[in-house]
Amino acid sequence: MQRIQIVDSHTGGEPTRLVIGGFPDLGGGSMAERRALLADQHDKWRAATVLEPRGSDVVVGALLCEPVSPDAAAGVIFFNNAGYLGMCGHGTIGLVASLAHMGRIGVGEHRIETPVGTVTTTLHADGSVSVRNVPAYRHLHQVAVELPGHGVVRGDVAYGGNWFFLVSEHGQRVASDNLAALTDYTAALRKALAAQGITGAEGAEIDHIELFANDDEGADSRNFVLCPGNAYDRSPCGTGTSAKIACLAADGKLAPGETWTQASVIGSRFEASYTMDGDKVIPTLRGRAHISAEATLLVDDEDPFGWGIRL
Ligand code: PYC
Repeated sequence: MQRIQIVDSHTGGEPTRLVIGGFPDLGGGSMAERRALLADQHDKWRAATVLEPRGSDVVVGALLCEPVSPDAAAGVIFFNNAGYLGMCGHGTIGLVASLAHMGRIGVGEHRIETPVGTVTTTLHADGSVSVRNVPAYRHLHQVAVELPGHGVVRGDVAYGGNWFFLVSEHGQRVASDNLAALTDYTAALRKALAAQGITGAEGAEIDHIELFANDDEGADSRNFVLCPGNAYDRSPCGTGTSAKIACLAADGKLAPGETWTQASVIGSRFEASYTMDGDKVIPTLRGRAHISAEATLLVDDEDPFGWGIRL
């Protein structure tokens, strides 16, 4: 019997399953190196943690690691039902809230190493968490993609810790009673981008699709974000909001230091702002996570689905 110790939280409705023990030793390399080792040699541990029957398509896993730098509070590797992420905004907020719950950190600033760079988080006295993200930027402006059955759709390609295609003119209703249609539309859009050779920098796959509506009463915008494994983000998506901020900055629609309130399709919210670093923006997101479970996952070697249901 294998045992995996976890702390579950959710950030604006989006779950984070923090693995605090039980995974194989990944050595002392960078988070990018440890992620590669986990993916290449120990992927069944990801599957056991986030796939059914223990997990679900929406669960994002976060493996807590010893950081390389003594200045950092922790390192982390994010993963989901489809594979591995670069950064994860809601997951970092969940990680910080979980470390506080475990008594490992207090109110104040904490550096966290991720596979795509170190982020600086602040745990505030009210329990909310700010994340100063890795640099974000717009890579392509209003690219045309031919979407079968819909004609030409235009959107920006931007990086916020993961790659996003961001669309404002889509003719879809961004609402929580329209999730199946939004999922179908964005999944088709992602397929069309790949088929038409539209990528992020250096051929990076665009694996997140983000649609916006600007009729939210309590926020500047409401989004629907399709994640790589076809689940939609219940939170406003930290890396997606970072990509949005980069596009707003590039369009001159948001000044440094100004606050942007991004709502998710289920109504949860992040506040975001940015500073400039050369031609890139450094987004800061603020949100709140709540702890939902402390548990030990059991993997019975006689269980045919013990290492997850892989279809
Ligand atoms: O908050 O960055 C995020 C995120 C990525 C995928 C799901 N959530």
